[in-house]
Amino acid sequence: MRETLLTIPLNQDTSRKIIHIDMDAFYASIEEREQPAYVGKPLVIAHDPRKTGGKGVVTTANYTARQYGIHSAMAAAKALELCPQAQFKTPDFVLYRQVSEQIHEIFHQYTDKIEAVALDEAYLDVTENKLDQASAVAIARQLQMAVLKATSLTCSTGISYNKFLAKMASDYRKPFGLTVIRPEQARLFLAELPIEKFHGVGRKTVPKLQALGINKGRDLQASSELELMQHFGKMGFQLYRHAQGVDGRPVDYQRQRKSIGRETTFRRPLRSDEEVVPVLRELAAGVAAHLAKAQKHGKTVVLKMRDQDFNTTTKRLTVAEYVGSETQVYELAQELWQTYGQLQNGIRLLGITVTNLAPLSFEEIQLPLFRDDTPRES
Ligand code: TTP
Ligand code: MG
Repeated sequence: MRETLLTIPLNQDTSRKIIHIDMDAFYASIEEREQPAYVGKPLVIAHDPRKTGGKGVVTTANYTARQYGIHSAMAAAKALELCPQAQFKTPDFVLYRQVSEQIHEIFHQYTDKIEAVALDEAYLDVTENKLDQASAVAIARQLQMAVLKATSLTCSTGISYNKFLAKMASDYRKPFGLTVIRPEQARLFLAELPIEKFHGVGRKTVPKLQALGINKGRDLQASSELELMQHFGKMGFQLYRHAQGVDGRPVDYQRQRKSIGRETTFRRPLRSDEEVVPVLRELAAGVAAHLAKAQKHGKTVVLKMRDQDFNTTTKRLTVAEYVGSETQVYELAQELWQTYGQLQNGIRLLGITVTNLAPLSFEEIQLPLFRDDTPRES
């Protein structure tokens, strides 16, 4: 292993005990529980593309279907192509919400310091907890058993001293895994981790990192903070810290997410609409997937643009009806770009954020998630 030269001493706080919990194939496992005939056969939670004229998006798929390459946010039509014998089940969000509430009740038996990231995913700070249980591992195990008993569903847990590591740990062994990363193990665990597994590294960033010879956590650990920031801006700053096992973010148990956004920086500034459009599409897709997972939609789309001289402009567009689908978000961002976009000084950064968020209500749920062609009403 290469030695890392730390330029700035990092504040390595290892005193907290954080658990990240993530339900296994959440929607699909619930449907399997309701309908045991699905078990062992490929199951896709989406409207059947044969009945929607090819429209719709996969919310999730059971592990059997994933073996065919089917995954969340994929077009349902593509899933059908990959696995013609797959069964399609229309999502039942009312039921998924109920299960989510049920698992949260269990979490609250241990602590009220709970940050819900999605219906099926939460961070718990159990440094102090209602049972005075010193072992976070024991709590995680108890939680998994309690969730199983109450819901007949499995979840995976990750335990560590910060949120980033806990999240990486819960993903390490699925389903029904329990992974602990202790302070002295963190650097080695991260060294072995492929960069595409790092939380916060999107599909677009992977090839950029690889082009720099960064394939695993160990390569990030050997990179300087300056180098990573030069290439990846704010994300580089985060990556640098995370690769060293540092993450000071608290478990934000009072948080009500106000906005959901994505942004990306370019080393070589963009100079044409042809370069900008695919980026806006990619950003809109990312934002839409995150909105879907959080079961939110919003009324305002914000476009952030930065030029070569670091002049940053944000422009917003508010519409009468809530938006959440990739197409809706993209179209509004594109409208903002058409109106305010300036190319003469190059574009160094683009970001799309949806704000004015509200939870999808039962009636609205299927609209932004699955009718990607829904015309905008504004
Ligand atoms: P995930 O935890 O990402 O996926 P999962 O629980 O289905 O599978 P895993 O075992 O890998 O954790 O998301 C939780 C639920 O959120 C998922 O069951 C469906 C929903 N979801 C969407 O609706 N759209 C999306 O793009 C994603 C990623 C998830
Ligand atoms: Mg999950």
